[in-house]
Amino acid sequence: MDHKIFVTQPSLPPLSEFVESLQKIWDSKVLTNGGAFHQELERALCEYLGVKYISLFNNGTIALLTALQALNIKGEVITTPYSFVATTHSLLWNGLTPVFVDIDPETLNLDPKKIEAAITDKTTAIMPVHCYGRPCDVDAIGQLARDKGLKVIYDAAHAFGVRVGDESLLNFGDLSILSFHATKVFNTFEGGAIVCGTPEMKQRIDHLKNFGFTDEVTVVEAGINGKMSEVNAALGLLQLKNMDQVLTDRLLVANRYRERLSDIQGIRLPTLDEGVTINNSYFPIFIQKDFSISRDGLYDKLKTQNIYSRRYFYPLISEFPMYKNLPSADHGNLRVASDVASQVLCLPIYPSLTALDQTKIIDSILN
Ligand code: T4K
Repeated sequence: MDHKIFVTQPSLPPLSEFVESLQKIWDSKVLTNGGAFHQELERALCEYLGVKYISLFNNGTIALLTALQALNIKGEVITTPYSFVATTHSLLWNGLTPVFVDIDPETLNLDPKKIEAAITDKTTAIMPVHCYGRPCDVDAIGQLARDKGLKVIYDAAHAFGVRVGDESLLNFGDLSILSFHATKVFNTFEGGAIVCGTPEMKQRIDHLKNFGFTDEVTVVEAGINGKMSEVNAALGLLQLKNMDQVLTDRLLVANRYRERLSDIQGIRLPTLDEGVTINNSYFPIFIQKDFSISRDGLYDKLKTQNIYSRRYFYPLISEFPMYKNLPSADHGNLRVASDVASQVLCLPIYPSLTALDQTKIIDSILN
């Protein structure tokens, strides 16, 4: 390959459209703190995603931190080791104890059958991740949470636009968190959001992301600065116009991989759930022992050909120094996640990936 191919490339609107938006920001001199673009993006996202309330953030990590504050989560929180490290860091930053539970080998999300055994009298919440945008078993998790009186905060960083039947996946649980980072399906350079179901909760979240101010002189909470700027919001509005095309193009890339990599000995592909509209935010493949080359061998080989695949999510979060001594981080407790982390390779997927480049990627994997 004569040029570098990364695991993702951001989609961007025409620069001229962005310049027009910038001109409006310059003219208005409102740069942040809930300006016109911010308000318009919240409204447009509610409509596009099919959710009731959304609060924009400057990134997904601050949104996670704030969600935990908004629900007053204390003590222990059950979560997955198979995610980006921000999921668990948000717990530590809130002084909470993460309790890792193993994942389901098919969905790669928290295994609901194993959650119950991890609940103690200190457990107050579950933080599952819709990994790669594939839905968790939201029915089983919801039922368990209701039975045990636990809150559920979904890390839906990968799940923009995912639907279960006609319902947005973001409507399950108490809160769902999105990331709009440059590497995501929908990006605002940096950005994120919390989705919630009531106006009272949205108001609380909006206070928390603005230092806890409710008016010029009243501070009701120890809030944070989680606000999205007008520049990011303006970009988001332009991105949204092109979202349907972005999702169609991603599906095309995913289908091409499926066509050529299905039924190859030693490569496992993720299965598809009936009735679920996914967003193809990632394309993970799982390299088994009987493939011609090891996972890391393939990762290195691709790199020598300028193809930069990624091992999302290896190592497991539970293996990082700040987590590895937790009792739940024990390898024996997380066998499925450990296996999956040792096999996974996320292949390049983004709308502008050409058929020619994709053919070269696939040929490099197979030959
Ligand atoms: N929860 C979950 C489940 C998440 O996956 C994430 C973030 C979060 C929470 C936290 O949300 P944020 O606070 O980030 O909003 C990336 C992203 O930084 C991170 O947002 C994402 N998950 C994670 C899975 O991936 P890196 O360190 O792997 O990204 P990086 O910079 O190596 O980028 C990957 C490739 O993308 C590059 O090789 C080239 C390409 N790229 C990247 C950037 C930043 C571009 O082409 N343009 C760009 O501007 O973490």
